[in-house]
Amino acid sequence: MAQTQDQSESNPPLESSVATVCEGWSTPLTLHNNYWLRSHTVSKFMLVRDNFKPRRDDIILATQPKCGTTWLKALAFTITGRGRLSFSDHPLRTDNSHNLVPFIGVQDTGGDLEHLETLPSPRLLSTHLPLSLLPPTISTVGCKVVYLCREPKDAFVSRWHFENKIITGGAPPISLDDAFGMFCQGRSPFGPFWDHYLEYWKESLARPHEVMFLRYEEMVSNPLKVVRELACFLGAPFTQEEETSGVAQQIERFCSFDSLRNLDINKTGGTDSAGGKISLQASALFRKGKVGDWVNHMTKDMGETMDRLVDHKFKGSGLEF
Ligand code: PAP
Repeated sequence: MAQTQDQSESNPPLESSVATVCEGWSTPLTLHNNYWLRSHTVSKFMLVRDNFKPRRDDIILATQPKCGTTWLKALAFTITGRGRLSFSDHPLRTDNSHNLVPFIGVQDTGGDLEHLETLPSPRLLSTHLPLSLLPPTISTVGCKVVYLCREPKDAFVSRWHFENKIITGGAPPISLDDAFGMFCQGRSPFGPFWDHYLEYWKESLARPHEVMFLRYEEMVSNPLKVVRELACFLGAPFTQEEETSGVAQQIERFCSFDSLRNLDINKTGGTDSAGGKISLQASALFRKGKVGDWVNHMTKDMGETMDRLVDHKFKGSGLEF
């Protein structure tokens, strides 16, 4: 059973501050402080900024949806839990990483704000929220943030497939063209993706010891390197003894796409229902796991349009794709 923050639990749509609504994805989106959130989640996420209390030793995994959240959660959970959790009966064998690393403010993943208060430190938490919708103390309390982004064309294709997998109630599939139009206008869950990337990118430049900025592509091309860097960043570098016994390699292999996808829990994990709004098979979180899959779905023109948009939005920031 996998519940993503992207879906979240069912809440009544916010009536008072609905400025703009976007129809077209599997559920409507509402514009809130520059970001498009699923309408039924807005009221919950509005509480996060004022009521979530970051702690100095929190680790917060922040991502744009479809950029590798499931993978990053599995890696961070396994890295920080090594020593006390064995691979043979590891929690990831019986639960999806979304349920092991709660989404801040998302009850179904154990991230209800009151519940988070009761968790012992250090907490490993996650969010799809942009930095500007999190409490400002995130930047001052000393907690660690790991941000993961992905080449936008691949992130878009992953999003499009995912939307069509989570549609329920016989709704017609979303066309690639329609999805592309909305995505390029910034109208996608937790979009505009460029502002989301840039907020964390700038924070990582300003506070590199507290904000780590990762890309899905670098994780795919050299996962072992990222595993080691992540362990160092999280304050738990591999000891010489661990290196000698291959612990980093074990973690990398255990959390690889094929390994996680082939676990029963992720192959046959049941359909979860978000108040009847959305349902999801855990297998929907493990589609292809490839870099560059966009060429199999988008036209050359679409690719060029997206590239121009990305160049324009990230110009001068130092962030390039
Ligand atoms: P979420 O936002 O709904 O949580 P998220 O996990 O961020 O989704 O992204 C899913 C993508 O990560 C999928 O990409 P694809 O559609 O291009 O295939 C999924 O396949 C990929 N993914 C999931 N787990 C792994 C993994 N262990 N290694 C590499 N890629 C992975």
